[in-house]
Amino acid sequence: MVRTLDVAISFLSTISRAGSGVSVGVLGKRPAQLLELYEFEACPYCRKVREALTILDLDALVRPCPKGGTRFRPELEQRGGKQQFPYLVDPNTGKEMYESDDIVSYLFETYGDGRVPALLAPGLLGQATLGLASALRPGHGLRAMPSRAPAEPLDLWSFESSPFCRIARETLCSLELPYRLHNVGKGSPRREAFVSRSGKMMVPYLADSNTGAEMFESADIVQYLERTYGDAER
Ligand SMILES: N[C@@H](CCC(=O)N[C@@H](CS)C(=O)NCC(=O)O)C(=O)O
Repeated sequence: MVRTLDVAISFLSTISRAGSGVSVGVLGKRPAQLLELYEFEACPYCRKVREALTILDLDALVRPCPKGGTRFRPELEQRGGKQQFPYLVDPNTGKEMYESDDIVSYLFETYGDGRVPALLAPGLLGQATLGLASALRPGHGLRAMPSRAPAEPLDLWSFESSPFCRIARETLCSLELPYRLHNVGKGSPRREAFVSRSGKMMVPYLADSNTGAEMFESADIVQYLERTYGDAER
């Protein structure tokens, strides 16, 4: 797809969710250990959980499970009993769960002030706009593409509703590349630390400790990931 059109459609996807997942909300207790999330980018229920992570300024180790994926789907089936996404693991409390509504309310209860924003609460408005956001990106971050597994997870600085971050995450997802998702939504108290590391406030920003590569720019990130890990002969 032509890049300008791709970005414009990704932007429409953000608009369809009224910008939910752009800014940080009321923050509660901080987790000591990284949360873990089995998900795939195109899944509307997974989107809801990722928006909650941005609003609560939480990071997570993402294990992408696109359709046809063989890297983390079997692992989840063994762990939770079925291939259904999203699935959250919180090593801080020992809680593990399916069901986006349960995950969202658990996250706001544990790491926020207990109040779930209207667009993330169960109901027709949330459901319809989540569906629309996915429908606007048909096939993106949906199906697995042949890839080589990295030895270590990658690191991505992002926030859920950035049209550019979405494009980078879609490729990480299709290639089933595990990554630490560092959320730095607007108002995040961790933006300063990010700027100290990267040099400026811009996302997406990818760091790959497997190769030492670090970069801004979604188009460059997509090209880097495809060249480094895309593998038609897996
Ligand atoms: N009620 C569940 C529904 C989850 C759901 O239906 N997820 C779909 C993806 S959007 C799924 O896991 N499909 C099985 C698959 O992709 O193999 C929730 O809110 O979490």
